[in-house]
Amino acid sequence: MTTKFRESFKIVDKALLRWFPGHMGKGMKQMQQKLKSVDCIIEVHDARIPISGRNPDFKYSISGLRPHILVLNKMDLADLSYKQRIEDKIKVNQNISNIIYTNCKDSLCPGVKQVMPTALNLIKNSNRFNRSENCDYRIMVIGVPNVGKSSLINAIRSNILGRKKAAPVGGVAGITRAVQHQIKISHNPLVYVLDTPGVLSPTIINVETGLKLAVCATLQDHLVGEEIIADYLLYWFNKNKNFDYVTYLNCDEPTDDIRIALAKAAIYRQSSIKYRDLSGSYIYRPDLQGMARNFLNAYRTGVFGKTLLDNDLL
Ligand SMILES: Nc1nc2c(ncn2[C@@H]2O[C@H](COP(=O)(O)OP(=O)(O)OP(=O)(O)O)[C@@H](O)[C@H]2O)c(=O)[nH]1
Ligand SMILES: [Mg+2]
Repeated sequence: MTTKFRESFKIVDKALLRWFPGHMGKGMKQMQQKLKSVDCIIEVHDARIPISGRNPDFKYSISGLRPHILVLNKMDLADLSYKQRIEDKIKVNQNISNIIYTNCKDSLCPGVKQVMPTALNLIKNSNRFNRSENCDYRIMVIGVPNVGKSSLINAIRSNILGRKKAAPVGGVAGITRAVQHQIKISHNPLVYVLDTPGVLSPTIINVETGLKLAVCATLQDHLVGEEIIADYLLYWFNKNKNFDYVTYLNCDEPTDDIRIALAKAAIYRQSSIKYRDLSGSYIYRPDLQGMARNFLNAYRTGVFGKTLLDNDLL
């Protein structure tokens, strides 16, 4: 194998990257307004990027001194062999010791069952600020988009109350657009949960962090561009000597050129786009964008196995 891979990922035009759609600022304000009636914060994040991409503003504007649980969700897609190192790092750097791994697609997931008892225990041992007279407990679920906040609420509610889903869930970022009305998740004790819209930090200074967030679909693909995200994924696979993509994309050998890889796959699958040239006749080109989308979907559904995109940070 003669391929020499890139040693770092370079973006030609950083202005192409747009991370922060307008509704997010509004969501953050709504969350701050509801804080007075909240006893505990559950922050959900993607277990494939446990170190990077969490919104630093949450710590200063939302969680503050309230009990805080970090739920690392989508554990079914994450390489958990680094679990101890991740927990140690988060504990030392961010002083969060309540970390729970979950798979909200699995109704029997032990992590999902652990969230409520942990939250209740933390609330009972806290001073509850101005809420000590209230008999009901209120929990706010926060996090960047598409990490599974609404899915977690549904999974807990279904476990405790046996009810069907109350919070809408979807495969693209931005399904929950505003702070939702409270959802009852337990009768005794009486516990309500607030679902919130995913909010990214407005300033993602590190491009690689932004691209990891994009690979995990925490922002809509078109904001960054499917080909750029697919290129970052290809770079990451090569760097980590994960060459499963070679067969998937019908390449003859590993490559560092995303356009060649996508073109080979598109030609093999006869996936093309029709154009009209200047003379008016039709020409066909391989559908690179469609193939990039296909490649990203394959990663996001675990076709290339379990990964930890943050392994370089441990
Ligand atoms: N593989 C996997 N997928 C999950 C898991 N939890 C949620 N999902 C999927 O992730 C997607 C996003 O889930 P949501 O619950 O809508 O995420 P959210 O954080 O509420 O998203 P926004 O409201 O858009 O911020 C959906 O397609 C879910 O089915 C999980 O543990 N594993
Ligand atoms: Mg949601």
